[in-house]
Amino acid sequence: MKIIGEKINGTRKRVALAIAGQDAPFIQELAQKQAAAGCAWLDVNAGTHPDREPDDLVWLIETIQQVVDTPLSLDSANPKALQTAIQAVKKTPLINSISGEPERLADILPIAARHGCPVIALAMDEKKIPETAERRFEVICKIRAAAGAQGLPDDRLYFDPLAMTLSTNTQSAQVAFETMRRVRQEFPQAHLTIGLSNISFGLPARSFVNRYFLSLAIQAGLDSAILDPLDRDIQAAILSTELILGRDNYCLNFIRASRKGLFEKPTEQGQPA
Ligand code: THG
Repeated sequence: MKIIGEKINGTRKRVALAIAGQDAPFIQELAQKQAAAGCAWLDVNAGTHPDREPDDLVWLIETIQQVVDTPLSLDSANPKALQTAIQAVKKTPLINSISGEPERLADILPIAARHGCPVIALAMDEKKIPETAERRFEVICKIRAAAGAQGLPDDRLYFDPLAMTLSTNTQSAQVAFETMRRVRQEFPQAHLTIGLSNISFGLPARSFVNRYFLSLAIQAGLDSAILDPLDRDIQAAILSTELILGRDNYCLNFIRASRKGLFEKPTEQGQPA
């Protein structure tokens, strides 16, 4: 499982404040903690001011790169912001995200192709998020065809089947699993990812829902996820699930994590922020 660390996101209040005040140490601590927790990418989202997005994104990227060398996931649907951000990164970034919307495919796929970036593709188009797995898979096929035409192979595509909250549709996890199984079967080289916390929006006891959903999604073929890497219970869920599914040779990762104290009770201060 590759983890995309979610914490540097300008839609979070504390991060929005840090961006507005150019509080580099706050952002750098989030970057260092997430990198130390084993992220493959750090997601970087500059928030909700379209006019400021390119500048804010570049400030975040430069601030983060002063302290870690983990590749970044550029979380923006804005081609202008992405184009600017790509000039600022030291390592090939993940582009998060495109959708089946023709305009976004036309604007962003060439940027990804030119810079050799992997891309997250959401299973939705300009109309909306399809209700059924069948229709989500159709959108995925359309995006894959457009990506292939630009020279992007399957192994650079991370399909996000979209985890809509269970609080408004109790079948939404099933739809996501079915979409993932279909992608796994038809396009074995392609990757799957998901924004984990969406599934429990509006529900109590969200951390339980998130963890068990993650475990089942891994069985359905999920091989990466956007989540809080500082949440030890999530890390323990991933390690246990991979062990159970026979994906941890000699149980090495599990035992190593145990020796590092991952399964011990959190300290009095609780978990790291
Ligand atoms: N798919 C893709 N990209 C995504 C998402 C997705 N990017 C954004 C989002 N969804 C995933 N990222 C986050 C980042 C932070 C939080 C949730 C999702 C978060 N939420 C707090 C909570 O859940 O309690 C509340 C906010 C706060 O801390 O202020 O932290 O689905 N491709």
